[in-house]
Amino acid sequence: MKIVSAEVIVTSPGRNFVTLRITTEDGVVGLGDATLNGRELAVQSYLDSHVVPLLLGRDASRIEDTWQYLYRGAYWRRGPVTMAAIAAVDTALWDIKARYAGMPLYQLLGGASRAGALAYGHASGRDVPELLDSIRAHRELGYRAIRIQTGIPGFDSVYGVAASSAGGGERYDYEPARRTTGDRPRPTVETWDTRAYLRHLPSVFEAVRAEFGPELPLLHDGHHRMTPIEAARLGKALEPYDLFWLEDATPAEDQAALRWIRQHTTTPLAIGEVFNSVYDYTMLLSERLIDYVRSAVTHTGGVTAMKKLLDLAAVYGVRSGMHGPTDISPVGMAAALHLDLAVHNFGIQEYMRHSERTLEVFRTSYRFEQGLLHPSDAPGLGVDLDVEAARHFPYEQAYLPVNTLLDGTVHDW
Ligand code: GCO
Ligand code: MG
Repeated sequence: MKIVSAEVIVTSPGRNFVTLRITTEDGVVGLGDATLNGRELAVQSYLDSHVVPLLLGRDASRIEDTWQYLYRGAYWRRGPVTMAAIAAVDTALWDIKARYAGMPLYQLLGGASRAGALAYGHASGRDVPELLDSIRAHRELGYRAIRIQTGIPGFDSVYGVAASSAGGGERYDYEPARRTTGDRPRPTVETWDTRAYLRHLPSVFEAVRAEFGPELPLLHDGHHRMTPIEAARLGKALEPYDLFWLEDATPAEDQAALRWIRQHTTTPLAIGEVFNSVYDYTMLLSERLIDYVRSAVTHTGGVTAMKKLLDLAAVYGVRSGMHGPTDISPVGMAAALHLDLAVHNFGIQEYMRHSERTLEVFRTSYRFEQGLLHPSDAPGLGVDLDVEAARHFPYEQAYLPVNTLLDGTVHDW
């Protein structure tokens, strides 16, 4: 099962993606996602310059050993670039192993533990009526759990709110990365005021519960913007609306902040989309400070590392809620779905649909039916990359926005 080629493919069918394509001497091909939104070329370079040369001639069947070789062997550990690169190798090797076995990946991970993975979609609106329409449209699409984000009176653009309501839920979900133009490309700048947000948000949840009743699971993303005491206050204020989770209430790298929030509220907490290692979670899990793990296979070192993280979380009764915006490629999404189906402590899966153009390049076979996602039963991950089609969409620089306070101070995004 010798690796004879490993190619890094950067393509932009609607948005940028970084994919590693590994081929073995028998012609079996495996794919791994290494997309790091807004910093894609750093991962491409890490892979091309420092990883691909090490893979050629290696035995593709040695997944754990290759993971350790790339992680421990590099001496410089962790970090989003390193771990996205390792994730791509690891995922591609699992894809290859499952293709050799003639089985869908979830079978190699222990087999199915459930019928399908409950997915949540992103409803948003610049105001409450627009949000209610978006929730209705998402329910018509089949979503059984919904994240809600709204505009704040007086602010033009707010995190998680789609720019236009055209097409209701039929439109593609919120896409934060913007393509840059001109000679000196710069990210767009958004403005933010936490006090205005805190004043407004409870009334939004009240309106949504009044319209849709108590059953519908509702989620919300704070996108790292609050201080611990602000987040504690918001968690308390939202308790009557029974959230499925409040995500990224405070900047994620300050893990001790979660202690403060936890002392004050029973609103369930989710964190981790910007983490890249199990070590980011050890305190959060052992002290039971969170309820859901938000990491993605793509940013956490692959299937091997994500499985270990979820197994540790299971010890503490913490469940999965893997990151699944469009910057997780269809390859990364498929890897998540195989884990979602297999692990016992599955919670929910974020699912932002990819555009038609993306799906012309990445040929997927997973399905979304009646609110549940199903990985396919095709051998491996069940995703193929049309390399010819990918070449038609060269990389286009895009940045995530920068967030500032009203006086121009850079704030968390
Ligand atoms: C989410 C995330 C995304 C991120 C994006 C950044 O919960 O889905 O917060 O919307 O902002 O993935 O690249
Ligand atoms: Mg988030």
